[in-house]
Amino acid sequence: MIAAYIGLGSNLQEPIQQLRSAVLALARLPSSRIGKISSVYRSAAVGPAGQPDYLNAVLRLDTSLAPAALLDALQHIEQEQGRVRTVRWGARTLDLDILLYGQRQVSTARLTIPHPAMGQRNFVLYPLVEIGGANLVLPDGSDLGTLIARVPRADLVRTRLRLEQDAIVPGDRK
Ligand code: A4P
Ligand code: MG
Repeated sequence: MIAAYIGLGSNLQEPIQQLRSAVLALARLPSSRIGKISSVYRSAAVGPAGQPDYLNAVLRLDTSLAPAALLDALQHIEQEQGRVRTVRWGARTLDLDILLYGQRQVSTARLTIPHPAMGQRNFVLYPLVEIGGANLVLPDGSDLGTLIARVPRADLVRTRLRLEQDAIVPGDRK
């Protein structure tokens, strides 16, 4: 099993429900098991103005799916939840990104791991540190604590909303 970290984001159509549905769908993926799940964070949208605020979270997924198969599975979940790709960085019901896949670096036409924008994004780094810890090392040898020191928390709010739910059997959690 590889420890993958998945970023979840939504700013349309009941974002908290979108994130909770996504967790249920991720829990059903073959050869995969959900580990820690971060708190839910709220922030203004990065990108075109006039969008609703985002809710974001990060979870650890221990998986035997290969990176491309994992991306297929994430895109299937996005489509099931009504994601329509239009404007880059535009509003969306659900965005699922592979942030890290163990210590692997992937660079193909469809997939770049680590996710290229993660080092600049407070809504990725703060939830990732919450569950992975500041000592988590990236494939290039940098650690999360160093990365996050360069990225202000700014308007990012850690909410009291949680994504864990009854459908994930407690014994399944690590
Ligand atoms: N792709 C390549 N690498 C990856 C990866 N590691 N994980 C490819 C997932 N996908 C990856 O993504 C476009 C293509 O990226 C995919 O088809 C896949 O083959 P997309 O999600 O369809 O496109 P996008 O999201 O419109 O563009 P982009 O650049 O991926 O945007 P981001 O980086 O996902 O940002 N503001 C706040 N506050 N919170 C947010 O969550 N999110 C975005 C979207 C903008 N502003 C935000 C937030
Ligand atoms: Mg994306």
